[in-house]
Amino acid sequence: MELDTVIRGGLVVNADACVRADVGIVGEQVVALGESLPAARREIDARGKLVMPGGVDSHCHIEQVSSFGILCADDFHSATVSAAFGGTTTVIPFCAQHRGDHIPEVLSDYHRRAAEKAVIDYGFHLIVANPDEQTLATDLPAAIETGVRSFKIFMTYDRMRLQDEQILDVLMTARRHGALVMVHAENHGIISWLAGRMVGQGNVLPRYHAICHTRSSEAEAINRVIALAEVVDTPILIVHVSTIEGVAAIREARARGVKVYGETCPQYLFLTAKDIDRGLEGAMFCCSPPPRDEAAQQACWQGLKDGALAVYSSDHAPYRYDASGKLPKGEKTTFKEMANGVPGLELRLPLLFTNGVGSGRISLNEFVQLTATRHADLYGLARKGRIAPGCDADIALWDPDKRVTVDAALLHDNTGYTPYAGRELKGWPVMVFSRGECIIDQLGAPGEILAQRGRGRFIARERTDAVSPANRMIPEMAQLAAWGNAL
Ligand code: DUC
Ligand code: ZN
Ligand code: ZN
Repeated sequence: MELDTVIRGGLVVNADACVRADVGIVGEQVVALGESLPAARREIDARGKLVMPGGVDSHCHIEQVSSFGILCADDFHSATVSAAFGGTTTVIPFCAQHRGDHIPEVLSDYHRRAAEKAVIDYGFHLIVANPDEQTLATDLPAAIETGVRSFKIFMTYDRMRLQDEQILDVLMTARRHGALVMVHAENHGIISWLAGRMVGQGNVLPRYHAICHTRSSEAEAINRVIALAEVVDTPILIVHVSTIEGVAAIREARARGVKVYGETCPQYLFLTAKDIDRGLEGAMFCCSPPPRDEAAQQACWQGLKDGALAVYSSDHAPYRYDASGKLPKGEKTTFKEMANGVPGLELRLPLLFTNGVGSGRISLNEFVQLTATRHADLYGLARKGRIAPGCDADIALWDPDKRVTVDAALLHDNTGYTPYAGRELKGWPVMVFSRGECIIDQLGAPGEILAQRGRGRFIARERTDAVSPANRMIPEMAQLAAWGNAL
């Protein structure tokens, strides 16, 4: 078989092994991995480079309206271009239901916008803000049928949060139909009570955001939603874990056999609350939950090492530092009114490479596991996240020695700033393939995106073992079963 492309002589890194090998591509797929593959139409000299699966970013917000009614700064074009320049070749953003929205319309709207603009492949999660009868019985099962196999629910925010009974309803639906429930776990009462008092006293700067979102608010909500998930034996994934207590709660539940997965993000490894404490400009570092301290960063690193945290995602939530995003009321904007979120799609991988692989904290294999393979496995992307025959040729060539000083002007998203400005990074993706097509070539000089708008494809995700119940009953459910009852 004649090969279209051979990536020759690089170190091929998968989650389970590193091998010096050539990668042979025909059409959209990897077809061969081995030494001295025959000549191809296109030959890429990868000597001295790392050949890694393109990243899978399973948590990012693109062209989404927040619960405050603020639209993200990135559309499906700018966000996916930015992702690709950072070595990511698949994204799973959210379709957001707001109360009153009809889910089929929400889904078709996001599908239309993504299909017109995305340059890399994408799946969708669905944010569920109104789990009424129609949603639970009809709309969520129908979404799952189309390959939207994960929901995000919120335990905080006035306009998004679900009550415990509603969370149980969503969990039961997910269990029945095989979906993963992602949870934004923060105690609403603690946050809103403290925030009300702070604003009442005139303490409105971003630094008070970090104060109101206490460590205990995350810990309480994580423990509560784990308890809820145990009642119905349904797997859950806690997104954007930021605290020592949160990581510990997940680790402890997993040790008991509960199927709970955790996620952390760059802002919890590389920022602290001190970054928010810089007057109004702290808004550029404001996200929920907020960055904490060095001890929490260490806990997140440890969680990534020992599996308490399964994935590392960007939680890219880009809002400009102006009236369209962070400052709807200009300088009078209180921390309660500013959009929550930081950009991170493009720097997610380079930050982890420098500070994880470069410092010896994690191996190259762990890097691939945390940035690509586990996302594919948990979220049902069988052809993504690894370099192997039969998989999509989604590949990033990394120059492990390339040094970059972070500057917003180098990045391709629309936020206009980066919380990581000035950081010195070592290791950078210099060539990126998406389904066999070279979409970025910076082996020589910096280049433009080579991909056409709209070439990215929606991936209907498959059911994975991650969503199967643990078959682990709490005593009360066992008693019900013994009495011949079911939920
Ligand atoms: N949760 C997210 O996941 N992203 C941005 C804001 C939020 O609350
Ligand atoms: Zn969230
Ligand atoms: Zn998010």
